[in-house]
Amino acid sequence: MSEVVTYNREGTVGVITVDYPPVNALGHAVRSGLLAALEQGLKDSEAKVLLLVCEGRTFIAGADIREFGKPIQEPSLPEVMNVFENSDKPVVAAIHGTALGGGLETALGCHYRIALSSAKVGLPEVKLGLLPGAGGTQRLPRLTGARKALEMITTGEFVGAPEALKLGIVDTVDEGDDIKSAGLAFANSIADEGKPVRRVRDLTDKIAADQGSDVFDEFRAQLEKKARGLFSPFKCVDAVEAAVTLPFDEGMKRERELFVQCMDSPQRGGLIHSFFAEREVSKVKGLAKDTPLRDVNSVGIIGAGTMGGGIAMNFANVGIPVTIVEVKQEALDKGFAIIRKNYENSAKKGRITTEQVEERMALISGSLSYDAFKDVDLVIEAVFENMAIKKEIFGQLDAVCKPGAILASNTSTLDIDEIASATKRPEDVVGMHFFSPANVMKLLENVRGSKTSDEVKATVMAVAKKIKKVGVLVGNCYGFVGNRMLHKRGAEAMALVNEGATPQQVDKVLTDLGYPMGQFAMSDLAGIDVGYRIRQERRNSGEDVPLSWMDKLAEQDRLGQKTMAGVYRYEEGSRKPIPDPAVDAIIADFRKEQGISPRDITDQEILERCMFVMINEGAKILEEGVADRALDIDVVWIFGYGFPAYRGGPMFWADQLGLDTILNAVEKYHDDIGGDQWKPSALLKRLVAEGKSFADL
Ligand code: T1G
Repeated sequence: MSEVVTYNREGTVGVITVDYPPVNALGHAVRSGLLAALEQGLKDSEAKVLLLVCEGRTFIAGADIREFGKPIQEPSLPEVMNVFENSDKPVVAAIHGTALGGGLETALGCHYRIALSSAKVGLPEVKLGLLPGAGGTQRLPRLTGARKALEMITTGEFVGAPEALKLGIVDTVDEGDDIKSAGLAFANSIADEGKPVRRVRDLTDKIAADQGSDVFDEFRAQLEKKARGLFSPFKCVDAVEAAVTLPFDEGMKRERELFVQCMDSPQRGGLIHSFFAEREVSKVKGLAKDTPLRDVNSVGIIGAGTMGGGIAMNFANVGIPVTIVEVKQEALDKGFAIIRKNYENSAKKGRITTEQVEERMALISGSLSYDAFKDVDLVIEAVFENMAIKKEIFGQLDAVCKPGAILASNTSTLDIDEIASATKRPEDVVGMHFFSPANVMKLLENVRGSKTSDEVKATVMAVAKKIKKVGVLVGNCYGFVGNRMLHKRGAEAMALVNEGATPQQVDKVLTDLGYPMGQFAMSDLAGIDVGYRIRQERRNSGEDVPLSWMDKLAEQDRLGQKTMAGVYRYEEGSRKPIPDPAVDAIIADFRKEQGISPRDITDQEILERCMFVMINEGAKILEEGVADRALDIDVVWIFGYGFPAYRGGPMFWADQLGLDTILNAVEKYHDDIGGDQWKPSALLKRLVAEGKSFADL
C-alpha cells in the first residue's frame, strides 16, 4: 500500500486519503496510490460510496510540476481519471484549500463534489504555458458550458466555492472547516438516497447548447489582444472547442495532442522556471530560516509623491497604518487626493468595495513633522534621487525614530552604505526599492547595506510577502540589479538611435521580444527628466556620461507623457505613443553636431545590443555577488520590468540561446564599440569555456 494514499472504511463509506505535502501534488506515487486505493474500495463489499479527501492545507493542487520535462511514469493522470470515472460505485471528491489543475480534474473525474465555502477551484495550467491535460477541457464545459469554461481555462483564474456551486462545478458547499466530516456526511447522503454513478462525460445538455457557437472565435479574437505572443491560450480554445464538436473519447485524444504541443513549447519551460523562481527568491542564501523578525505594525513614509503615495497604499491594503510626512501641506493634500483617486478607480473596476476605500484611507494619515515617526516600526524615504537630501533626512530619522525601527530608502540607484553613514544605526538601514506604479508593480528590490543586520534583511523580505510583493534581496551597487542592467540597455538604445535607428524601431524590437513597452515608450512614461537628472548627477560627480539626443528633449521640456510630448507625442486622453517628426529633426541635428552619419541598423543588431549588454551585466552582477543566483535576476526583470515570463527571464533566456552565442556577440561589440559595458564578463567566459549555463551556478 502506498504511504501517500491510504484506504480505510468508515461505516459504508470507503475513504481514500491523499497525504503528500506540501500541496498533495499528483506525483507518480500519488497517481499509483490513487489507483491502488480505488481498487481496494471497489473490492470492499461493505463500502457503498467512496470518498476522496486530502490531508494538510489543501486538496490536490495539481500535477507535480517538478516532474515536468522528465519521462512520464505510468499511470498518467488521464488514465487514473478514466478508472475513477468508470468505477461502479459513486466516488465523492471533498475539496478544501485550492483544487487546481490536475486536482480539479481529479474531482471532475469523480461523480460528486463537495467543497468547503473557503475553498477555491481553478485550471491555472495556462499560466505554466500548458492546458488542462487530464480531461479538464472536456469535462468542465459539460458542467459549466463552453463560455465559462473558456474564461476559467484561458485565464487560469481561481473560482470560489460559492461561485463553483452556481456554475455546477461542485454539488454542495459546506460552511464549516472540517472537510473530512463534511465529506463523510455528503457521501452517506449519496448512499442513503441511492444516488447513481453520474459520469461528467455523460452530461451533454450544456455542450449541446454550445453547438455552432461563435464563442470560440470570439475568444480567439480577444486573445489576439490579451495574450500577444503566447502559445497555450489558443490551444486551450481549440481543446474546449473539441469538447463541443467531438465525442468524449475523441475530444480526450485531441486534448492530449494539444497538451503535448504545449508541453513541447519553449514557453512551458520559461513559465515553469518563472513559477519556481518566484518562490525560490524568498529563500535568501545565507539567511537562516529562523532569523528573528521585527514587528512591522506601523509605517512612516517620507514623500507623498507618486512613489510615496503608491508605497503607502501597499501597507493600507493589508491593514497596516501609515503616516506620510511632507514638507508642505499642499503636497500632502495632493498626495492624498491621488491615493483616493487610485482607490476610487479600483472600486469603479469592482476590485475593492467603496467601504474598503474608506477603510484604507482611514489607515493613512499625514504630518509635516518627523515627530510623527517616533513610534513607527519602519520608515521608508521616498524623495527624489539626491544623496545630500537623503543623508540629511536619515540623520533626522536617526534622531527621532525609536531604537529598532527600520530605516529604509526607496532609492532606485544610490549607495545604501552612504545613506546609512548618516545614521548611528547602519545595521537598521536598508534599501526598499519599489517599482512605479508602486501600488501595482509586484517587485520589491530589497537592498542590503554592508552593515544591514540579518534581522532587518529577513524582516523586509517578510514585509514583501505581507504586502503581496515579490521580494528579492540584492547587494548594494549603482542601480542594484534591475536599474544597473536597465541603464546599460538604455545607453545602447540611445546609441543605436544616435547611429541611425529610429526610437520606434528600437521599441518594436523590444515589444516583439515580449516586453509590454519599449525603452523609449517607458522613458516617456517615467519622465524624460528622471533619466536626464540621473545623467546630470553622474556628470556632476565627474563620470563620463556621453551627451545624447535625449538630453535635448529634456532641455526642450519634452518630458514624456506628462507634457504630451517626449520621445513620442501623445494626443489628449491617450497614452498611445505617436512617432513625432520634430524628434526626428532633433535626432538629425544631434547627429550633425556630433559628426555622425546615420547608417541602417538591423533589428538583430538592436536585439543583441539591447539584450546581450544586459546579460553581460547580469553575469557581472553574479560575479560580484550583487545577486546570489541567476534566477534572482530573472525575477527582478519579470516582476519589475515586464520581461516576458514565458521566456523565463533574461538569464534563463540566455541559457536557451546558448552562452557561447551571447559571448561571441559581446566580444564582437567589444571590438567594434569598446566601452566597459561590452567588456566580456569573466563569469560568462568561464561558463562558456566549461560548457555550462547560468542554471548550473
Ligand atoms: N507541483 C509541485 N510543487 C508545488 C506545486 C505543484 N503543482 N504547487 C505548489 N508547489 C510547491 C511550491 O513550489 C512550494 O514549495 C510549496 O508547494 C508551497 O507553494 C495535468 C498538467 C497551490 C495556490 O499550477 O498556485 O496540473 O517552496 O509557496 O502561496 O492538467 O502553490 O515550499 O518547497 O506557492 O500557499 C497546475 C501551482 C499544475 C498550482 C499554494 N497547478 N501552485 O500557494 O504556497 S499543472 C498549479 C500554486 C497541471 C494537469 C496539469 C500555489 C498554491 P516549497 P506556494 P501558496
